[in-house]
Amino acid sequence: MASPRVLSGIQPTADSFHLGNYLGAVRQYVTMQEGYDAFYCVVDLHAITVDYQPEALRRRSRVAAAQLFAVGLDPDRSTVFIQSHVREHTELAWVLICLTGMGEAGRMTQFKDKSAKYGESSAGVGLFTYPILQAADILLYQADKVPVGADQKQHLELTRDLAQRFNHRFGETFTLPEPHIVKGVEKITDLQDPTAKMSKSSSSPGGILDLLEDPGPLRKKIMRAVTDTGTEIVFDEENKPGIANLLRILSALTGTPIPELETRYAGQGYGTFKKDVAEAVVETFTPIRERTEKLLADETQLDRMLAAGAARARKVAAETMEKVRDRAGFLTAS
Ligand code: AQP
Repeated sequence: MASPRVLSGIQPTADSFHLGNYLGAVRQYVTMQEGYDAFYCVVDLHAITVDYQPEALRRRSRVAAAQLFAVGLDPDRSTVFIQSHVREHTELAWVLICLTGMGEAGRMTQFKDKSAKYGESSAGVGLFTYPILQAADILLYQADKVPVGADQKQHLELTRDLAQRFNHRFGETFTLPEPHIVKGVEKITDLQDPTAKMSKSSSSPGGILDLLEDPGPLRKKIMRAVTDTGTEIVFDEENKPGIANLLRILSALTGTPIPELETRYAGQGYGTFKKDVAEAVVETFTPIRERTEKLLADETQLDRMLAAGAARARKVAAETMEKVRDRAGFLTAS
């Protein structure tokens, strides 16, 4: 029997992924290479839904791909590619856009948050249709599982609704995907504002831990992370969100359960605890940064790996799109 399929995408919207991207999503990409037919893409078409510079997009797309290989994606086991290299993403997105209600798209909270930031009238239509393009990314590959952080749950629900709607109207075509959200790391928060999501576009420099950052600044940011009054290291999301976030991070990076960490740091104060969090982050990030730098030093080879990934992705995408065209009533081009 064929292995179930996994697909996920990540935006090249910054010069580095951050700890939230890593723990919430990218680390799962690596473990899911085992037992799944894995497809992972750098979603450059999503990245142009907000202001961007073409040169920065080109650079960030390569940096994003290099980081995916550097965290441990094996090009022989995983299909890693750039979204815009497979034209079927935009073609399917259009078909799905035509099946989506305005009210339905308008309910997406990520659109509401991001458009509030840009101002409702200057937010682009692309930003509005972002979740529908995301649905196309997933459905094109008939994905069973989608590893994502908690912020993407609503988009996955829309994807399932659109798949069901298409299947119902035009005949069984799409697999219904399930989100794969890992408890404990589904929302890593900002170090300076521990109730908000750590985010490439909205975190302040002091609030975000970049995968490609040097050890010095990483340590400094963790030592300066906003903590709460008191001295106790206990997991109390409501009253101690800063400490709770650091506990979640240390637990995820070391594999030590949170209650065990609470016992270990009982009576020790914030300083020692933060130092250990910093060491765990630096130890995890350093080899990834070094491998990313190596991969970026040979762009020709990196581009070759991405071209091979795109060729494999295109095969699957073309098969799905052929079915979609036929079922949706398009004439075959002769
Ligand atoms: N703070 C987070 N905690 C857990 N998971 C997170 N993800 C993002 N932030 C956190 C997950 O990372 C994957 C890739 O994210 P994306 O590039 O698609 O963009 P995003 O979700 O919109 O993340 P950002 O950092 O806030 O990017 P920008 O600012 O560009 O929009 C997703 O699976 C996401 O859930």
